[in-house]
Amino acid sequence: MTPAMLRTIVLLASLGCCLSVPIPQEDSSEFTENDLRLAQKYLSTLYSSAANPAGILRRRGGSVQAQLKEMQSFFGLEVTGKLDEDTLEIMKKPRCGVPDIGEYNFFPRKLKWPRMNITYRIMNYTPDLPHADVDRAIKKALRVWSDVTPLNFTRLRSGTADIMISFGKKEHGDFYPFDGPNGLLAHAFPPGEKLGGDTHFDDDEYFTNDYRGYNLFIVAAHEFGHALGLDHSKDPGSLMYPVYTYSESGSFVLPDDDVQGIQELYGPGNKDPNPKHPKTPEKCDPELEIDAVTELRGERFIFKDRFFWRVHPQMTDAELTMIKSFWPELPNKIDAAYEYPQKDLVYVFRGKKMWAINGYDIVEGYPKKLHELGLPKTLKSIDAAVHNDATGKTLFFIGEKYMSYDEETMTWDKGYPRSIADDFMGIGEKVDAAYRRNGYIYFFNGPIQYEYSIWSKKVTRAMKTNSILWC
Ligand SMILES: [Ca+2]
Ligand SMILES: [Ca+2]
Ligand SMILES: [Ca+2]
Ligand SMILES: [Zn+2]
Ligand SMILES: [Zn+2]
Repeated sequence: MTPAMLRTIVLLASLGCCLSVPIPQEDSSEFTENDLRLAQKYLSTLYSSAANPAGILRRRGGSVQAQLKEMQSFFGLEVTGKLDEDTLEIMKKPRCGVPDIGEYNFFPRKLKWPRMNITYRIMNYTPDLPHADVDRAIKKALRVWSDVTPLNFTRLRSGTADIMISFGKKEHGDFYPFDGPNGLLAHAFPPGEKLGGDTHFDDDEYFTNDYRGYNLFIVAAHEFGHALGLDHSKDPGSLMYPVYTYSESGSFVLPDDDVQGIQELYGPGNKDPNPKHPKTPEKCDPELEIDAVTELRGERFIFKDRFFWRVHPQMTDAELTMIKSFWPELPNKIDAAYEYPQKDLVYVFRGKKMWAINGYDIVEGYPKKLHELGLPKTLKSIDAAVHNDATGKTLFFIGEKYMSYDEETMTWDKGYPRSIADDFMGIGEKVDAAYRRNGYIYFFNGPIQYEYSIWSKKVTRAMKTNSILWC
């Protein structure tokens, strides 16, 4: 029996077994037929023992409940073994088609190419982009990995290359069919003979070279990680995180987590053109400093670098998400943010620009410039902003000074700027971030946050910045 035949049998067996097994769900929850079917398919494709692209059965796996638990644990969700809204939300996100369970093989533990010179060949093209754009995206995606390792990639125009790259729809010749638009975007096989290293893109997707559709460079860079031997990472900031997140391809730098992973396999290269690889922040870092904080419809959003933590009032768990996966149009890092609940808007600031957000949507007409708000044209950025419901004023913190803005009349109050140290004694001379809650303003300054009583005009408590994340 050939390996391909074996794979078919294994796959058919898994479909036979799993579609008939009901998904355990929360007692109170009401999921539609479509949701349940999606969840079943997700688990059987990405979390079942037969979902292994190397065609080798795994030891673990087993019941649908065990698969659900494994999936919830991978994504840092509450591990219940039952389908709930948060779990379903992640299942609905566009992602890579390679299973998260890893362990492509039992022995040796890690698959890698036995040489540093690897060939690739682009077999066909998507109609979505000019050929030159596809060539460029592929080349750039490979360079992401060769920049940090001794690996070299050479393009072949004919014959068999190590990494054969193709676009295909549904069943496309390897018994791992694609699924139409969205869902699975691409997959790649781990290093090895024949199919090993081969990388397939689902041509039912709309691939682009910008933020629309799915950015081919980003998808390809992720897949080539698999083609070189990497599994999925649980780090939501890493390139090898299984869920698709857009990032600007022009300024893309491989995150630290991925650099560690690939260098474990191949070692570092000679010279790295971008030695600054972004690290994913750790919430309980005692030295944690934050960029901005705001409430949004009762939840708290704490911004740090490319990420934000989302804290539900009733939950002690803070979820880390990339800004771009929530709001693709926002910049990679923000300076300040505040909520204006009367209009159900959150204003977000970066450099000289500001955005208004209504839930998931950027309000039309934004971004605007700071000077359109009446701030001086020479002002390069603001540090923090906080709105006070009781007075209708928003305070803007800029260096050692602050200003007061009347939201109702949309005018700046007279007598400002004033000194932060004079009017808010005890919070220091600058503000990184601020938010208001129940008569208090919480000011963040480096690794310390100050609870400041608006009525008694005093600091009532000083805490670690990370205490906002329940550390
Ligand atoms: Ca191959
Ligand atoms: Ca798809
Ligand atoms: Ca700030
Ligand atoms: Zn992947
Ligand atoms: Zn394929």
